[in-house]
Amino acid sequence: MSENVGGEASLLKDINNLFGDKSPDEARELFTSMRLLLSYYKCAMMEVETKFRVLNEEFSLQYDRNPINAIKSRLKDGVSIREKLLRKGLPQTLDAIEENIYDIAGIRVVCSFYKDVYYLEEALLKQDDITLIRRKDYIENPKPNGYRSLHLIVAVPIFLSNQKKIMKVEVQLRTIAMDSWASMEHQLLYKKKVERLPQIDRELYKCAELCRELDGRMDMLRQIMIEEN
Ligand code: 0O2
Repeated sequence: MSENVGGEASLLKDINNLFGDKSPDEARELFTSMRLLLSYYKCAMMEVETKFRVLNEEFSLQYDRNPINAIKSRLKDGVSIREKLLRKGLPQTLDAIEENIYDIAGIRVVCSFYKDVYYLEEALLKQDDITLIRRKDYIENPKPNGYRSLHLIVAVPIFLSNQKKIMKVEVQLRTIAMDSWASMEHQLLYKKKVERLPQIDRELYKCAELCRELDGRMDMLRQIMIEEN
């Protein structure tokens, strides 16, 4: 997930990437519609991000520590949207994007401890304006390469001056250790068209196991501190 909340130049580039050559009139129309759609996703992303910041604030007052170490948000860029549409055999239209691509708006919440991931999930899903669309628990069921993270697709309303829109946002919750592994694996291999060497895959898997062990130990320390105080 790269930070990218598109300016006009990057939006124009995205539109070219997504919809190919268009007449000036068509391009102008797409530009306006795409800009509007992306602004809705940006608002939804801000809504969900604020919810996590509020939870972090409340928790830090109650327990004198922050469950959230960092929050990163991004809007998916045109190239990635196009790749996903192609991969799913979908047409390159705005309707197909809105109906089928759930991670245009993405928020990654990096938690201090393993238990915080599930605490934050529960606290978010309890809110009555949030609807869970899909849940993938790659912490309980890691991917074969060792990737771990909790992925939620949620729907959240945004209130505009004269309408309410329900938008989808992808939330990835993970610990600092899971995040370090994923960031490094992303740089080294994820989606890269490089030859896969079994030795590298094995080493990365071992690193993921070490991260899992680290999370377990840190959580045990957290538990001891709670019981002792
Ligand atoms: P980027 O560059 O992070 O934005 P779907 O089509 O939505 O049903 P999808 O897209 O496979 O299925 O969803 P999934 O499995 O929930 O994972 C999508 C996101 O999780 C990815 O986004 C990554 O951010 C992250 N992810 C999943 N697997 C891996 C992995 O093996 N390594 C790393 N480093 N990250 C992973 P994007 O859009 O693919 O990429």
